[in-house]
Amino acid sequence: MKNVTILGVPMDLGAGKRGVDMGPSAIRLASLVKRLQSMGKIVEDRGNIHVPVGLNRDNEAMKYREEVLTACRSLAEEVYKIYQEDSFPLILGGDHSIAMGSIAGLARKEPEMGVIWIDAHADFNSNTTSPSGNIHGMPLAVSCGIGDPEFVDIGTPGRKIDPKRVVVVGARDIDMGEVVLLRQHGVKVYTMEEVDLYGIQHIMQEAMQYLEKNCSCLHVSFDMDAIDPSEAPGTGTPVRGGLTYREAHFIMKYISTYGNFVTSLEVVEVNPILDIQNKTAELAVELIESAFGKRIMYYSDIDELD
Ligand code: B3U
Ligand code: MN
Ligand code: MN
Repeated sequence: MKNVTILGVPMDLGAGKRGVDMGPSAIRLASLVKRLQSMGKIVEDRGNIHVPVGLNRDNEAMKYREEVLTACRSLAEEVYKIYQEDSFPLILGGDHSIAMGSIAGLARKEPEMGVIWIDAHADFNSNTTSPSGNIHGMPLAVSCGIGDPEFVDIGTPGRKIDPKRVVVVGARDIDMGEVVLLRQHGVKVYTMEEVDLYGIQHIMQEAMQYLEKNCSCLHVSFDMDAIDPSEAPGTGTPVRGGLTYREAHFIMKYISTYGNFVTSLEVVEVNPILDIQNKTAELAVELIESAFGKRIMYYSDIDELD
C-alpha cells in the first residue's frame, strides 16, 4: 500500500469566479488527513505550492496566462518529485487548470498513463475555441497537446497524454468547438445522457476496462461540479442535472477496486465562498475516502466489533 502525499494548489486564476483558491483550506478543514489516517493510510501533507497573485488579465483569450503557467510549472515539478518517491499524489485544487501541472508531472514518469476526467464540462477548449478565455476550460485539451504551445510544453516538451487514453464522465455542458476537437482526437465521452440510458455501473465498467487495456496507470481528475449542484453547491460553474450523491460515490468506489492501477488523484473546483457550511468540501473528503476504498461496512470496522 502506497503512502499518500497531499499537495494543495490555492489558485483561482483559471476560473471565471474568484474564491476557489480557498479550496485546499476548506478540504483540509473537513479533516482530510485524520480521516485518511483512520483508514490506515500513511499520509504526509506537504502544504501548498506557491501561486502568484493575479495581476495580469490583459490576455482576453487566456486570462492570467503568465500566472497560471508559472503555477502549473511548479506543480508539475512537485508532483514529479512525489511520484519519484513512490508515493501517491493527492492534489487539492484550486480551479481545474491545475490539472495541466499535475498531468505534466505524472506523465514525465508515466508517458502511457490514462486519465479519467469526471466533470460537468469537457475542459477541451483551446485558446482559439474558448468562449470565456478562462483557462480552467482548457486543461484536458492542453494535456492532449492542443492549444498554446507554452502550456503544452509544461514540464517536458510536447503532449502529455494520448487522447485515446482519456475518458470523460458526467459531461452536460460542452461547447461546439469542444465537440469538434473531442471527436477529432477520439476522446471517449460519457455524458449525463449516457448515465441516464445505461446507468453508472455499466459506464464505469466499460470505461475502466477500456482504460486498463490501453494505459499503464491511471490519474483521476475529479471536478466537483460533476455532481449535481443540490449536493455540491460550492462550485463556480454549476450545471443542473449532475451526478447524484450515490453515483459520485459509486464512481470513486469502482475506481478503488482497480488498486495499484490508480496512481494519482486530484479534486478540484471547491469554492468555499459559494458553499453552504463547507458541504462541498466535506463531500470532497468523503469521495476521496471512497477512492481509497472506504466502504459502508469497512473491513477494519468489522475487526473492531470482534
Ligand atoms: N466550457 C466553458 C465553461 C466551463 C468550462 N469549465 C468550467 N466552465 N468550469 C469554458 O469557459 O470553457
Ligand atoms: Mn473542470
Ligand atoms: Mn467543470
